[in-house]
Amino acid sequence: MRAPSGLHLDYLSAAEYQSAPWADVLGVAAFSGPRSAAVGAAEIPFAEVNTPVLLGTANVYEVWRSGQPAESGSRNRVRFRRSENLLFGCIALAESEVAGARPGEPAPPSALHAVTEQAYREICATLDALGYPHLLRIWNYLPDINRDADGIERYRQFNRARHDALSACGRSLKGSVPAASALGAASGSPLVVYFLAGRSAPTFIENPRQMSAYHYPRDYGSHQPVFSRATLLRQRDSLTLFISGTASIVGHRSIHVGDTAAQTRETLANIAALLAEANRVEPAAHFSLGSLACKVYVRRPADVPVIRAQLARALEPASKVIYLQADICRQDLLVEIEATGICPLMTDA
Ligand code: 3EB
Repeated sequence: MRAPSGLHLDYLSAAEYQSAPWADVLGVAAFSGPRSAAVGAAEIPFAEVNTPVLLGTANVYEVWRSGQPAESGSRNRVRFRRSENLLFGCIALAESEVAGARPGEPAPPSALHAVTEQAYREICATLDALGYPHLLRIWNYLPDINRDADGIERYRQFNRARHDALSACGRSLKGSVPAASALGAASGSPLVVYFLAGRSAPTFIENPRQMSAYHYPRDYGSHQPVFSRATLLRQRDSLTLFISGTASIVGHRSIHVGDTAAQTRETLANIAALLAEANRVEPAAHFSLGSLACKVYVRRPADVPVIRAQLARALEPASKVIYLQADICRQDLLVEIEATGICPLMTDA
């Protein structure tokens, strides 16, 4: 069998990561409570996310490989590594570092607004300069996501800043927008954003059971979240489906409030609907629930057994699943699941 040449994802322990070959690694996100040691090659972009791991090892390393030669670099505060057609990048900005208003310019509405806007502007500038203009997938981790500051929930402040920055960079605000996740991180953490981008546009996929997030009514904030429910990347030998953070939302409403098991089932039904939609849009695709790699965000650690029991019914025993403690962007949601599916394409080579 040929070595896979397309994009590849693994969730590794520190020991596994340390002994893994790294030449074709595009980037890494490390999840843990206290600081995780940055093991491995220094040139690999390394997003350090402060969300405790709930099962198994203390740290989990999310490792993205391209299967191809890669080259590292940085631009402003974005660290990146790229292969011919794909780029992984990350940026971390602390709200405590944010400069005050520049003379002659209005003060930013909040420090979170300022760092979010800076992060997104630097990301867009980097992608435009390097010629990987298409964001495929983006992950956002912000401390105290549900806390009110100046009367506005911080997730809503983040949405406004993301919207403002993407708009200022001339980017789409609906339709052709990346898959995403936005979760809480421990208090005192910086804003951490990491992403995958490409030379060409992915296919954008919405969920027939859910209103597109970029069309949410204003009840959820003055500026809509800018993300697609999923994006589909086609490479020569494989298809990759990036499924956004998915929760117990039907239409635009949170349902099964207070019932973790039912929220988990509804989330899986939403993911199943997205898989069916991807398989419909791309006839060569054959994504299935059992073969996804899943990252499960759990608001209350005590809920892990209930969530795990529901997942055991839907996934296969060999599925890659990690559980992280994270606050979810709506107070009434107890669980959120993001997933990646990779399916090989039958080629004659
Ligand atoms: C939802 O469906 C749940 O703001 O980037 C999921 C994925 C959610 C991404 C984001 C938010 C985001 O609205 C929340």
